[in-house]
Amino acid sequence: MDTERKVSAEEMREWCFALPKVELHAHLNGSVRNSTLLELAKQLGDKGVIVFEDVMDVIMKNGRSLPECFKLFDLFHILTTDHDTVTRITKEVVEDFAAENVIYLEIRTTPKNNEAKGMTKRSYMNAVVKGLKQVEAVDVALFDSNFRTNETLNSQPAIELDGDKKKKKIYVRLLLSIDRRETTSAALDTVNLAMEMKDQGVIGIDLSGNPVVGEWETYLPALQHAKELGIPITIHCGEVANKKEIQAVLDFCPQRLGHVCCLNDIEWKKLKSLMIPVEICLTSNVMTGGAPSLELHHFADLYNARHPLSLCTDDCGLFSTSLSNEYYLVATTFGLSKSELFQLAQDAVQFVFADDVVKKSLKQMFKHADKSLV
Ligand code: 6MZ
Repeated sequence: MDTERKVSAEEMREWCFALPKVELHAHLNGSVRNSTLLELAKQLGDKGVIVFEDVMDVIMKNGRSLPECFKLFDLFHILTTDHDTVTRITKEVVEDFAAENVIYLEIRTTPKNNEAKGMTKRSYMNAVVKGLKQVEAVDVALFDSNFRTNETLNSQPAIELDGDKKKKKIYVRLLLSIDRRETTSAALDTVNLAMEMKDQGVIGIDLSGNPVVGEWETYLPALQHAKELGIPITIHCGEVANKKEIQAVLDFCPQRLGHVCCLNDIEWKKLKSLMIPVEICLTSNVMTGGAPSLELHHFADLYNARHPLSLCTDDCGLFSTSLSNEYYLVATTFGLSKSELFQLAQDAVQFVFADDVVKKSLKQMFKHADKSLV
């Protein structure tokens, strides 16, 4: 943590906002704008499906314990799980990340069957992909065939001239989440769907959901299948203490891990020796109690040990944060300088699940970033 000119809080906030950033851990339904949730709740309230006032209070509440989060997700799913709404929230989430200079975004979401809505896992994902295609505010690079590599390589970071208007560019990729409530067979369906949709921006598998629900053995066959198919995997690990599962996850050795809050000394040692990149979610971990405070968050230990890591939001809607804010929190809590923050953002490129062409393009975007940021 080196010494640079002292900057005001406001200047640091603006700088973190302007910084090109890579987001690797963002759940679609956790990233929905409050204004959209309220609008959807009002519509369902008017139809008598829910009581709007009760839902409004829950959406606007600030603190979120871990059990509360999962109750809220069930509510969000009531509000968002129809095809048109899934398309809408996907579009908005991409636009929101792009607006704060995220240049590469991996959105993860749980494909859902919902008979009452005529929804299958496949049709849910088609609605997500449709949302990506509807983004207008920014230029979305989604599929390999869409890569305009030369153009991207020569462009300024996240900004491109489009006529006389400047249009931002963002790479978006999708991870399919297995919910811990699912059966082995449902988890296998999700992995097979990921394989089917690999030419539509799907590049990985995630295991998530309420960490006190379910058993590792239930998901293992699906995760093993994904591994055999060569699909990159990220796993939520240690959001709560669970020695047996943490050990099994580390033995499984996925490409990335989320959270890693409640590890004991032996598990820490093992994680560090395996060098598995960690998706760090500061605000989420402090709110849900996975970390005792920002100051005591395990970010500092991993950062000082030069462990591969990347700052992420987890659920920017649910936790009222943004990726820029997570960088700002690291700056103000742990005293990282602008050049250290820039390096942190740039290092995340190594851990993206997209291919080398995309990585090369992202590296160029950092290389050509505005000189005032470096
Ligand atoms: C574990 C989480 C999570 O998939 O419907 N999810 N799982 N820990 C967390 N930390 C707070 N935050 C979100 O997005 C919502 C789903 O993502 C998972 C949960 O399964 C939640 O239902 P999608 O788009």
